[in-house]
Amino acid sequence: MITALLVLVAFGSSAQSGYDLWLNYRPMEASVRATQFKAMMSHVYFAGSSPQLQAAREELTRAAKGMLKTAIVNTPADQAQLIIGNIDQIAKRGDILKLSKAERPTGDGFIIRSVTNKGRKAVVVTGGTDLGVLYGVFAFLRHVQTNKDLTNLQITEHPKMMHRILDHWDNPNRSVERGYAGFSIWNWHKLPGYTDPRYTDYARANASVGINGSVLNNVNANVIMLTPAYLAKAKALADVFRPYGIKVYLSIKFSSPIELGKLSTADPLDPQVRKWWKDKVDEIYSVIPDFGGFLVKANSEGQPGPQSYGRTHADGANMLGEALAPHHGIVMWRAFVYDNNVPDDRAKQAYSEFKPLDGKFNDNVIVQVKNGAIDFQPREPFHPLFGAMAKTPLMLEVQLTQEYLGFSTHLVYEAPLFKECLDADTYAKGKGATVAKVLEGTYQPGKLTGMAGVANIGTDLNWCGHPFAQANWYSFGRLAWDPGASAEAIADDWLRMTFTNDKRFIDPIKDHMMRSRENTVNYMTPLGLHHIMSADGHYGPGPWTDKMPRADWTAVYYHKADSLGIGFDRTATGSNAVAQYFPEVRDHFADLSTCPDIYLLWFHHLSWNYKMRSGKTLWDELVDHYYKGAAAVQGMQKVWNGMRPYVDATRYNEVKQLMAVQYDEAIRWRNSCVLYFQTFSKKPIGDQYSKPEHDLQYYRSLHYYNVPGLGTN
Ligand code: BDP
Repeated sequence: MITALLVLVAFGSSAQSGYDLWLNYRPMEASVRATQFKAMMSHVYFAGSSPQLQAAREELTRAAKGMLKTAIVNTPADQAQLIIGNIDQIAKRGDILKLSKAERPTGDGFIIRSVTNKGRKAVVVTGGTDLGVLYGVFAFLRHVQTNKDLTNLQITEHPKMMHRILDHWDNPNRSVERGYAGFSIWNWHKLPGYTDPRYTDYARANASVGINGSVLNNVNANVIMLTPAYLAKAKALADVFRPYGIKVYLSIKFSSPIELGKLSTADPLDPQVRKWWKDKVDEIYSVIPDFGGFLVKANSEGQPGPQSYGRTHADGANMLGEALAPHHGIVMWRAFVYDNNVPDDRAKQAYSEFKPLDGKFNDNVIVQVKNGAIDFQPREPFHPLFGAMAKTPLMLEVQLTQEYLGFSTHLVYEAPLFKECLDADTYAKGKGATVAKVLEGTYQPGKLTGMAGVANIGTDLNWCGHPFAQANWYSFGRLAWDPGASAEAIADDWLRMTFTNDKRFIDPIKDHMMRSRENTVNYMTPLGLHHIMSADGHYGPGPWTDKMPRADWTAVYYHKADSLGIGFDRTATGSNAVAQYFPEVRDHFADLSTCPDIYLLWFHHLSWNYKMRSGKTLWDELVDHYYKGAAAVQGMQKVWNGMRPYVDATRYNEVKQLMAVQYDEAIRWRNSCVLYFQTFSKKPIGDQYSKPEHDLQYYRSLHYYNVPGLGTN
């Protein structure tokens, strides 16, 4: 009780808007660790003064001020207790840290080691590059923030992927496509003259989790991004990001040579078009010498592309690759494609278009593939392309912004979703060829590797709209750095850094975070259902959606419910999309005796009476999942209500309110879906469940006006 009161007092005095994210350097309580940390911060030696080391110094200064209420004190090397520099700088002082050649950090990797320096205990933070040092300093601070032992540090880390990139779907008018946290943080109007301090905080947060690239604008790109005026704005951002190791990239519109260059074609094999891109790229590099490259959405959802000229994706990507290659830029070419003709099964299209192009892309092109073959659904089996491109590097694209997961209103920790894809076995090289291994370049050594996350960041004070949505940004960075990391360990770190080290908070809340995605799948799209969100913005339920400009935008196209049953038959008797997987995976999904329940209706159309593993009928099981999902939100609310002693009032109340909305929404999802599917199954909702308050007509009549995220460019 007394502790609780003290904690309340401590939080009461420090306003917590959430703006600090996980770099929330709260005062440390008196402890051995605090004493050790203080000794280190009072004897710091920097072996260099590059912009990256300068950024590291500023971060340490911030941390010392917040956690210890002191400044850091610079000390000569022989008295230092915290020694910071790149490996060459440290090696020059051979007596401090002895490393064999194999032990030395390389590239942007780092080492944190406890050593003895002239008889005194010290810690060395060193990296293969100055950026590696900065990453090491952030990792060291994380160690302190999460209350880990500081006595015998032996940490070595190297990023497993080269390109760890946030994709902003931000438009020049500051609307954000699928953005649920306010406007775009890029204030294009005031750039380049005015650079908002937020840009630096954005860069710090990214660098702290190893993110090293930022695509500034929407994949549905506006050509003005390539005009001199906007390149100057992008340059201003690049200048702010550079010390933090973040390169800027731009999404481009394939028809730019026509719209900006006034050419009559954008045919990638046309010499004038090629010259236009080469000149444009040269111009970009004259403004931003370390520009990262292009992200391209082509021939998808109405965007122009090479196919408009009878050319292939490879022709288009390679033209851009050729222009970027002399400057070491890269092309991220998206495989999220579907054309104007509605296919029998949209899930098959990316594979059908890209598989024949395997091996045809230039070395500086990487194909960016969404985690699943439809579109960032609450749950999808992994995209078959991950096992299919033996000669083409692939980059994973996940969506941090919760377009299909309840926007910034629902608490959904997405790391388990990312992990489900990363850990999936493609069988491309026999058992154990996981998506993560494919992405890390295990089977194509030396080629490009990477992972992209569609950003969930906006002008909201807490950046992401929901205090817990920050965890999706955080975990994305950590998993792009190391796809082998566990979602639970990442949640643990994030909670400690963001809120408190108190186990009475960490344990129950981590548990709920870990279950949150499954809960949402249960009340939205259980058992492999997908794409049944309301058509206007994808927020609430819309299983009845049947009239849209294209059939594959409707819900009925995907769930195929009828009097006999429900589900999309993607086996040989249906669209046979399952054949796009390696035989082991194909058979696993195609065979009802092995297909996991979580993917059942993704691959199979089954009768309402189908006997599930649980012994229930499919109908009863479906109903049960919907009820379980909604009830779990209530369970989460109850636990949160007991957390006030450990959380500041602001964030406590924010989460409490959002959870109440989430619960209402979960009930609405549950009732809408159960009542709608009941019109086909004609079966009762079991007596053990509370009956929906209203009839189906009522739920169908509800309409969300002005849902956010429908930004226009
Ligand atoms: C869909 C979004 C749409 C995006 C598209 C994409 O609804 O706004 O433009 O993905 O990834 O999920 O290109």
